[in-house]
Amino acid sequence: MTLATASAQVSGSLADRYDQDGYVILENVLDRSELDALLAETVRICRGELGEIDGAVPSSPADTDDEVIRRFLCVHYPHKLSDLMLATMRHPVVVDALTQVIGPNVKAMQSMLFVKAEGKPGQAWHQDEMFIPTRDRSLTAAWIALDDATVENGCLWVLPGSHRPGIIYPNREHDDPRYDCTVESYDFPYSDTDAVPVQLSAGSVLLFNGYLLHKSLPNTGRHGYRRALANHYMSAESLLPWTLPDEGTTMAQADFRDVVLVAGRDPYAYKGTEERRRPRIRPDREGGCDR
Ligand SMILES: O=C(O)CCC(=O)C(=O)O
Repeated sequence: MTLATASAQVSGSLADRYDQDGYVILENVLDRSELDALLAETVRICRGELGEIDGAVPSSPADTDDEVIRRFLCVHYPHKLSDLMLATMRHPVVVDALTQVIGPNVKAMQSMLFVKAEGKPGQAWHQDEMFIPTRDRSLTAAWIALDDATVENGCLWVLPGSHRPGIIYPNREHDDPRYDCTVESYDFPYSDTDAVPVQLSAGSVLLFNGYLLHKSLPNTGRHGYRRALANHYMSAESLLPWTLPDEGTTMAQADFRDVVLVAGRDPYAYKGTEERRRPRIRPDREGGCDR
């Protein structure tokens, strides 16, 4: 199934379109068997069979798969639980596209597995570089649709070209029930009428820039999920000051090393890698936003 996106992208190379719009769609990257394997792995992850997830409500063996997975809005860092999720982070078609928009040396630092059953909220306007600050503005997301992502079930919306000024807009807490508890960006020179929904068929991938303003709306479908795996990447040449500097180091040296090299070489391999994050759930609004 091919779902048309409302976006009219300029023609040109993948890298040209990415530079112009801040995003590019890779059609039909994963086939049905790859998708089925990832959906089955999602069940195992949500059942806790592959390891503990901070904040998750334990399921009982008597719970059906549906009962188990629909409790989750999103699991952060599934690649730390699952070899399949880790292998998907290295998907050759995605990595090839990443090297075209980032450069030959690419590392990953985050994965997020969205389940988002009907009724679950979206995420307000934001820029990923606000949360994951690279030094060289190379942050790139690969958002893999595991189900058809539609306006009804809460696909992503983007503000094309909003990455180009290279500005991180201010953010604030909000009480909008359409969105989860994550802060929202505001005071940017675009309105909702500039926004474009990115409808994707299952197996297609949206690659987007860390400065691109994007959001998602709730899953308003009557039944079903909007499952997606979002992986984040950047240039391996850039330090990643995602954590406070450790004792004895300065902000200029801060470098998050809980990373996975997916292409080329890591000039900082001499530092080794270290575990800084563990799998956890993303809170939705059901328990209120803990502030
Ligand atoms: O999938 C969603 O609903 C939100 C994902 C998102 O905003 C992101 O990956 O940065």
